[in-house]
This record gives sequence, C-alpha cells and structure tokens, in this order.
Amino acid sequence: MGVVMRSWSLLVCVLVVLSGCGSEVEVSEDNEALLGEGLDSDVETLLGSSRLRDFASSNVPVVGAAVIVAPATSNPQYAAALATHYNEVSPEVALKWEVLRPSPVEYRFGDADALVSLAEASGQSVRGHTLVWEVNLPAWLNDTLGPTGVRDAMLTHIDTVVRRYSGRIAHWDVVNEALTSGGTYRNNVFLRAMGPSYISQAFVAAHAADPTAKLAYNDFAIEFPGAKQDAAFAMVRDLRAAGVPVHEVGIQLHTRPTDWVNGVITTQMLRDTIRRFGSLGVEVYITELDARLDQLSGPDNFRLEVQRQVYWNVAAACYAEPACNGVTTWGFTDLHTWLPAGSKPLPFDSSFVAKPAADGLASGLLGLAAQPVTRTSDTSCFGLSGALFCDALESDSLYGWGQVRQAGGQVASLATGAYRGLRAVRATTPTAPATRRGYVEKRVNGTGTTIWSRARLFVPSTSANDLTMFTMDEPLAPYFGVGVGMDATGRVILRVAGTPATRVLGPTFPRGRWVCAELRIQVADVGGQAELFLDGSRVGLLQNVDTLFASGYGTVKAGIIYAPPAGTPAEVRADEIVVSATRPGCQ
Ligand code: 9MR
Repeated sequence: MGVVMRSWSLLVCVLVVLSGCGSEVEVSEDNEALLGEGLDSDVETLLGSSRLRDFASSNVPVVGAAVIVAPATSNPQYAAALATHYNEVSPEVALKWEVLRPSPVEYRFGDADALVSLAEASGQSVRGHTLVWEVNLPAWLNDTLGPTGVRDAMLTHIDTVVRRYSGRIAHWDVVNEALTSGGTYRNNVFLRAMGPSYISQAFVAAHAADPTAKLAYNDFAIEFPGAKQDAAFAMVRDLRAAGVPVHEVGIQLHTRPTDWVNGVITTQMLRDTIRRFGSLGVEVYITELDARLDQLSGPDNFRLEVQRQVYWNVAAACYAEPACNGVTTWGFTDLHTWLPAGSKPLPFDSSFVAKPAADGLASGLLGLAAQPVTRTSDTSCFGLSGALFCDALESDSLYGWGQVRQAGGQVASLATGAYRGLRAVRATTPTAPATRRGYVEKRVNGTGTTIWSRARLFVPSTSANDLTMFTMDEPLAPYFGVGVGMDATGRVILRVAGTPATRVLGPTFPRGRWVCAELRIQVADVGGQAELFLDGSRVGLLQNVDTLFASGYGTVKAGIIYAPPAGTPAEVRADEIVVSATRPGCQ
C-alpha cells in the first residue's frame, strides 16, 4: 500500500551539477540571485529526499494541497501520499456552507473535524477555505432572509466556524471570488443584503473569532494584469487603509499550459503580480494551482513536459518573490480533481506516482530559475484574432508511419497517428510513397483575417520531390487549400484548391541551404491575395485567390507537406514554422 514514488531523477541531476559533482553548468544572473549561498548543503540534504514538503524553505514555507474527505479517510494510498508530500492542506469542500450548514440552526463539523485532525497528526497546517463565497451555499441562505437575516447568518457562521478551529486553522480564505472579470463586485446574496461592506464585515468578524489566524482575500484570474487584478488590488488596499484585518492575498492559479505556451502568462508577469500585491503589506499565496493538460494537444510526453515547466515556473516565481509564502495545488492526484476527466492537472498521477510536474514544482521550490516554457518562436500568435492556441509544431503522418525529429535530432515520435515535435520537423523518407506534413494550426474567426506564415526550410540539393510549404485549411486532403510550394523541378508554385488551380509563381526554390519563406494570405476573403516571400524578397503575388473555404472551418495551418517518392533518401527539414497575425519577418 506504500506510495509509489518516481525518483526525482531530473532534479537530482540538476542538483548534482549545481553542487559541483558533475560538469560545469552555466548559472544565469537570475539563477545566481535565486540560488544564494548555502545551496550546496541544502542540496546535500535534499538529494536523498523524494518528499515535496522537504522542498519547503524560509522562502516558500508552505507546500500545500487541497484535500477531500472521502479518500483522505478511506484510501490509505491517498492519505499516505498527502502526509508524505505536503505540510499544509486546504479542505476542498468540507468547510463550505453547504456541508457545514444543512439548516440555519445546524452545524455539521464531521468532515472538517476529521480533516483538521488528520492534518495535525501529519504535522500539517490548515488553510481554511472558505467563509464567504456565493457558490455552494445551502438553499435556505437566500434573499428571502432579508438584509438583516443574511447579515446575521453570515456573521454567526463566521464566528462559530472560526472560533471552533481557533488556533488550529492557520489561515482563512475569508472572502472568495468577490469580483467579476470587469472588476465590479459580483452580484451575490451577501452584496445584495449588505452592499460591498459585507467584505469588511466578514474580515472583522473572522479576526474577532480568532485573532491569531491570517485572513485572506482569494480569487482567480488575478494573476493577469487588467481590470480584475486592479480591482482586487484597490479593494485590498482600501480595506487595509481602513484598518480591516486583511493579511493575505490568495492567487488561485487554475492555470492553462496553453496560456504559458502562448505567453498569455509568463513567470515575470506572475512575479510582478505577486510583488504588486506584496507592496500592500500582505503575504501572497498560490492557493489553488492546477494546470490542465486536456487543452494542450500533442503526445503525453510533450504535454507533461510543458506541465512540468509550468509548475516549475510558478514555484520559482513564488520563491523569487519575498511576498510569496506558499504554493498549494488544488488536489494533488489526478484521481481527484474538480476539472474534467482527462485534464490530468496535478503533480501526481491517478496511481499516486509523481509526474514531471512534481519535479518541476520541487525544482522551482528550490529556487532554480524559471524555465522558458516550450513554445513556437512566434510570440505574437496569441494575439491572433480568435486564436484558441498557439502550440509547438504539430506533425502527423497521414498513413501512420514515418519519423519526426525535433530540432536537436531527438526523435519526437515514431509515427503512428498524430505526434508533435518541438519547433522543428524532419521527415525522413520511408520505403514507400506517402505524404508527410508538419504544421502549426490556428483557429481564427475567419472573415477578412490576414495571416502571415513563416517557415525556415532546408531542401537538400539532391531533392526533386514535391513540396508544399504552407497550406491554409486542409479539411479533405493534402494540397487542399492554399499552399506555396515547390514542384518536382524546383519551381515555386502556388497551389489553390478548386479554381484557379496551381499557378507557377516563377523562381526556382533554392536548395541545399536554409531558406526563410513567408506567405501572406487573407483568409475568408473572396478575391484575396496571396504573396510569397523568400529570404525577404517578394517572389510571387497571386490575386483573386478564393480563400473563402477557410472561414467554414475557421482553421489555418502552416507547415510543410512533403511527398517523397518510394525509397528516396532525401529529406526536408523545417524549423520555426509560425503562424501570426503580424508579419513575423525573416532572419
Ligand atoms: O474543487 C471544488 C469542487 O470540488 C466543488 O464542487 C466546488 C464547489 O464548492 O468548488 C471547487 O473548488 C473551487 C474553490 O472552492 C474556489 N475556487 C475555484 C475552485 C474550483 O472550482
């Protein structure tokens, strides 16, 4: 029944190198600042550890997880993993009104008592979640109670619950998710009864019930700069200025790896956010971290790698910012998550085996500098109108065989089905004819959108194979859509599905060297233009291209389609395939 542990191989390897046991490693300035002195002895101690909680430090004292009562009390593997890895727990549901308050006069503390006792037995502190939130309220708590009734219910609830666990619950998420994305107060039963002062009243009541507990405002999507973060900042600032006991801000961080891949959120952004709240004199905690994998396409090893980087970066941001004192994940095993099945958002898999994300978390907690999250070289594609994602290069084999390698030559996959490489695709010819393609896919709103695509391509001088470098939309077959390519004689051609058919644009595609090729095309615009640039010069312009078909699917792909004849030893390599709303530019 023991917890199955994966060795912290990557981390150990990094640590060995850093402590001087291996070859030299370049330590960036950032790294140096983060590492500080005395790492070597820490490293010595940690080398033998496979417990996440051992990676807690004075920089990040809290390494927590949300816990639910059923597995905690009935699944020994769950209980053992929780006790092994975490020094704090946040009851995920047990302290919510719906559980605690079946009726106005009744309190059911069974679940919460059990979890608090378990935590104490494991030497864990407890984060109380949550006293005032519009969700999971019992049916009896509604507007018909009237303003006084709602106010009395809220204050009595806070007083009773906080007092019961006085001295045993270290922090409370007193008010949860009070703000809309636009930065206004959410319209809930508490606001309707008391106006915005329900927030200050809640903090004052909690403080009176347990003056030793640290009290938090907790919310999601405040990691991003914008109206919501501004409103949370102003609210906490004003509450504190008025003497209201708000000691902490909880940044939930239900985060999407796609946002990290696309640069929608970055480590620096998270650090800036933490520092901004910290400037108010509050402690900052990452309170509900998870990173769902289901919105990220590609093979598992790719997605797990991105997830590892995300966890690493969050923990590293917390480590680097003095205001940040804890990282808590919302659950810890993929077996129990509030997110949909298949989202696998947590550091341990459903068998309690540590995933790469656990390595990432540990590395970040140790103060190892943030890792760049794997992404395409295009930093602007998240700005593409309506884009859902902007991932690394995706490739697949139409006929279920072939090989795709990453830029460094590492095999991304032996092809059966779809696979995804990192930034580059290299298709080696097989022994039978087939079509290879590598592409980046974007979804766009369609109408009138101008899309730029770019790829760096290497076509060996011996190659006489048919190649299409770009294709826009590909609902039926290769070459369906608009593509720019090279025919078997090396001429640059523009292929258009339907009418007009393939047109020869003129120049011969250079071979035997890397060429930067760009295509500008208007999607969903009958009579649009397609322009091809090779190494910065415009070599082709095609007008009246019917690109309307693209709007029906709202999908744009850029990449290569390569059709090697049987047994040809030639290969085509592509690097930095990019789709962008702005001209990416050749280098
Ligand atoms: O994960 C929690 C889920 O099991 C509950 O059904 C739900 C409603 O109580 O709350 C979930 O946790 C939320 C947390 O309390 C506040 N931030 C968002 C979390 C995910 O929805």
